[in-house]
Amino acid sequence: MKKLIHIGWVSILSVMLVACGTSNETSQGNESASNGEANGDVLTIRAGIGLNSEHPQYKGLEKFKELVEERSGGQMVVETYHSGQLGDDRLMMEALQLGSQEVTVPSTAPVANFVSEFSVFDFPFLFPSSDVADEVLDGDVGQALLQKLEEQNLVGLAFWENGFRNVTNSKRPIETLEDFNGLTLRTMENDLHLEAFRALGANPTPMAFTELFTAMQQGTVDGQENPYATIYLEGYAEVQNHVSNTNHIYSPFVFMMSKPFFDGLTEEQQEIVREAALEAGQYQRELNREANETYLSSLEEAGMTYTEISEVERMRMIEAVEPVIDKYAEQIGTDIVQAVYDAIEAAQ
Ligand code: TK8
Repeated sequence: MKKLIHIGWVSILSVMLVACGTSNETSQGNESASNGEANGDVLTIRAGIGLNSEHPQYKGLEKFKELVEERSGGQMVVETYHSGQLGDDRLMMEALQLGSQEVTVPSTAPVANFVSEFSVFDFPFLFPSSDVADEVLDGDVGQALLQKLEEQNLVGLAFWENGFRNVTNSKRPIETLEDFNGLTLRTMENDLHLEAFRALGANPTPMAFTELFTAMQQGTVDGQENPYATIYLEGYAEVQNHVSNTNHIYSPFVFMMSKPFFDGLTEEQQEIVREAALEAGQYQRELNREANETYLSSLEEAGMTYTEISEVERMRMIEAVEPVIDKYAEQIGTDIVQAVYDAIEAAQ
């Protein structure tokens, strides 16, 4: 499939990118934003995430707040909410569609329930490094997929970083493919994740992030998978005993804004939020990479056993999930998938 010529998708891309530029150039957005919180000419941006206030994702949100309030001269103010205070990822995306919240930053996996093509970024073992991921996500392919969010009343402004996901559990070290057998693992609410962990031999359970800690504490699930920063900062070492460097998926975050709100902004205000989302994203990626470097040792200090996955076992895991990738490649569209593969090749 990787030999496929993707001329069709590239021409779709160029049309989308022109449309994107045109729609931004012509939207005057003179009417005041459809923000129920508009108070005089001060617009309130309610920005909510699922991770807690220690996580680099929240530091990124605070940077977004600083940039928007400074550059708008206080015309726009940002209220930041963490730890699922405004709900889980799906609920917050629905709130953006309805206009009762203005910003959220979910992982691509739940976004795929709104725009199915986003699942391509959750293909196991897709990105070889975060640098390559940056190139692809910030390049034409990633930008064209952000554009597709507008069909769902959402405006994708930037990709941030969740990071390489690793499996933890309370039962046993995961060293070989067989060690997945029978483990009840929580996955994000995304069919591809479910099928991939079934193919690895686990017993996957889809669950909102906001319910995860309690589920592990009560033994409803044996384990979960997230980047080290999340595992450490959300206190999973209290309820999990084993962590392995499966690095099975590189998870991007999608910084998105409510389209009704965005369309109600002036052109200058739109430029301010767009630039702030991008700059805060660069800042967040750097913080996140530093954090993920240091938190593995913190997890071991907190009592978790760390198991290294050998390249032989990693290859066996890649082979096990191959049929799932092929199935979703057909579903998403081989042009898009081929364009992502080509962009990865070009970025290496
Ligand atoms: C936080 C989630 C989290 C994700 C998950 O809202 O659900 O496991 O990795 O970061 O988006």
